[in-house]
Amino acid sequence: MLTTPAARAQSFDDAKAICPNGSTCLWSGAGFETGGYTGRYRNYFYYIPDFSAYNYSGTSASLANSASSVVNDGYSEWTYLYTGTYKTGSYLSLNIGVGADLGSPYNDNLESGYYASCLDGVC
Ligand SMILES: [Ca+2]
Repeated sequence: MLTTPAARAQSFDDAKAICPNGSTCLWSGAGFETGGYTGRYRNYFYYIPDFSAYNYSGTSASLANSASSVVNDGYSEWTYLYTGTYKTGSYLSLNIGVGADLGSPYNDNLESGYYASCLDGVC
């Protein structure tokens, strides 16, 4: 009998390995998982101006105001995450190769994300 493991993230290294190279990945839960699955993330290679237009892959859970962990698996740029749509509100920035569980005021409160070269909306 075959079963599909839940594949809960055990570490930041696991999360970076799962996140597609060159992108920023977001998970609904802390510890780089969404409902126990590391593979259920949403990522961007450029930017997402309004998280409400997206779900976590394989789920019906909206990306808006729900992310609790993030990894920047980009090649060369900082990534910026905002509490409002279209880079409004408060923001946090993550260097390449950095990942973290989100704290206040970002946890369950992010609505847009951009790589540095896309902050002008053109990239
Ligand atoms: Ca969350």
